[in-house]
Amino acid sequence: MERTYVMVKPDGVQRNLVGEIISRFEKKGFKIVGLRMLQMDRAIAEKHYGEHIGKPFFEGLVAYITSGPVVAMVLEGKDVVTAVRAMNGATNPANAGSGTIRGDFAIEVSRNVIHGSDSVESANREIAIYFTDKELCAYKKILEDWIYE
Ligand code: D4T
Repeated sequence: MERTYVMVKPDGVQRNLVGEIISRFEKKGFKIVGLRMLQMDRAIAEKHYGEHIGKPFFEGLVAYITSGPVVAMVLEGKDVVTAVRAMNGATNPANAGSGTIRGDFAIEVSRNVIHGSDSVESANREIAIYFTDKELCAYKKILEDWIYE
């Protein structure tokens, strides 16, 4: 089964959206296999957002993402990378459809509440930043036969 890295950003934590966001993924049928809260520092931010170092928005992004705790999770399910991106909505909430997390709960790209990996390769890279193998749980849920044929 595919896995993805999802993170409720500091604004999502401050705005009491953690439960709402996790609930959406649970209700969809995805399985939480890793979950933790942490305070990101600059080093972790540079690892996570390495591709954006040097871009005009990078310093603001680091200040934002390190401004308070985040909730990091690994979700597992069929085509979960693409599905989570769809559930999150467009990076800029102004372009995010109603019914998506960003469409429903965010207004500006620099306060867009949630992160989801953009490919399986990114997911594997990002999961390794935040979780050791031991911290991820492989387990069966009794409802799986009602979610997958
Ligand atoms: P994340 O990685 O946070 O889920 O965002 P996306 O995968 O949807 O988008 P991204 O990597 O292009 O952007 C990373 C992060 O930078 C912020 N950002 C982005 C910003 O503040 N200003 C900008 O112009 C862009 C492009 C938002 C998300």
